[in-house]
Amino acid sequence: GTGKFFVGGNWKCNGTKDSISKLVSDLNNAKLEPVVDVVVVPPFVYINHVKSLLNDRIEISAQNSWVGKGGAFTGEISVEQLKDLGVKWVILGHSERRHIIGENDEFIGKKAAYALSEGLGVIACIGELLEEREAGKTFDVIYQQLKAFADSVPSWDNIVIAYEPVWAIGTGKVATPQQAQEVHVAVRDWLKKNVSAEVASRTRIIYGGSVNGSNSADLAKQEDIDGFLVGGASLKGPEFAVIVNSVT
Ligand code: G2H
Repeated sequence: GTGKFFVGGNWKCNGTKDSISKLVSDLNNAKLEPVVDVVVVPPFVYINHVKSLLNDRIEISAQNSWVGKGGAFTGEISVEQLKDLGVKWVILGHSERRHIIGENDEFIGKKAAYALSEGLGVIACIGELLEEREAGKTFDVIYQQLKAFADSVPSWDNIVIAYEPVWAIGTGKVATPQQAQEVHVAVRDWLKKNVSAEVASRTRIIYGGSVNGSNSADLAKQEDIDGFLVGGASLKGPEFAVIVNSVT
């Protein structure tokens, strides 16, 4: 692996004030390996609530951000507002936003550039659909998604790449450690050829898609898996702690 292990808990559109209070209290009480960057990603409306309860050991990310400065954009949340609440990261290009909401590569790239320019870290998601994998297009798809980020961002200093094969997301069908490792190596090689050897060796590439407390240890052993983006299993504090602590 490269640099510090990074584990994000993406709560997606889940939770209530009560369930989130309980989750944060479980996280505050969990013993987390110090050599891991840990980030939780609450729904926007609970960010302030989480910030008021969560200890400083864990940073907060947003699930999305607006593409530019705030203003007359009904229903959107600006990067400036996120920073005002103490948010350090934002997930961009998540497959649910690409495929359910319809965000495209260019829009996602612009969002990443804007968030970085304002000092937020970006968790940049890429990943192929099942039919793309079955058609042998996995690498073409992830290279195109990487290129869209590369064409927009001024620097890779503050980016973590999350490889999330869409067929593994929320399906219980986790990629095998070999399947994930193969793509992570391809991502690193792409960065080496198209950005720089330095960025390739230092950028963290994390895996997402049905990671849980039982499969994280085997995945974490892979050379190029530098952490995880966890959905469903991050809603349970003790299980999320197990995943964080699977760092090798
Ligand atoms: C992939 C992942 C978290 P889950 O989207 O981003 O979700 O672990 O539920 O598959």
